Amino acid sequence: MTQTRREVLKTAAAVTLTAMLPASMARAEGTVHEVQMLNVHPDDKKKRQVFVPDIVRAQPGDTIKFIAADKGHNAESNEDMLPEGAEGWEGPMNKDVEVTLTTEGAYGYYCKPHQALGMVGLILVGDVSGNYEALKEVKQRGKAKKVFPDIFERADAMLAAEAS
Ligand SMILES: [Cu+2]
Repeated sequence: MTQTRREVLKTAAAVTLTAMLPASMARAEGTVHEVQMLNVHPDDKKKRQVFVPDIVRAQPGDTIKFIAADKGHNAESNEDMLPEGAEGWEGPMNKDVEVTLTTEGAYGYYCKPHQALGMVGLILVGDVSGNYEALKEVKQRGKAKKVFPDIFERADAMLAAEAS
């Protein structure tokens, strides 16, 4: 028995739909952004105790996966640097942790043992206009006072590029 052309097309369409299903389900759950927790920056050996990348551009519902590539680090939200109504997090030491962010706005975070050494990062979720500028005024500890202005300079450029 031979298939008609119509039957062949129907079969092909069914296969295509099945193949596409996992991808569309993954999209519904949001994108996963990986951030490595490292002792030394891979592109600049002078930068020690770093999150790479230290800026993540995300959308509501996206997940940030902090990866314990090196030991001795964690990632936790700076409670002075959260969007209004957003929940913070406190990741365990030496372990990967996933955080799903649903509230729009800018989030600052740090590694507890290395906050004063400048191990800090920024996550921008969706529309950040509600708190982004205010985060620049938050008082920082130790070397984070020098690191955050550099992060904000690059984040400014990123947001300006989106707006143009
Ligand atoms: Cu650290």
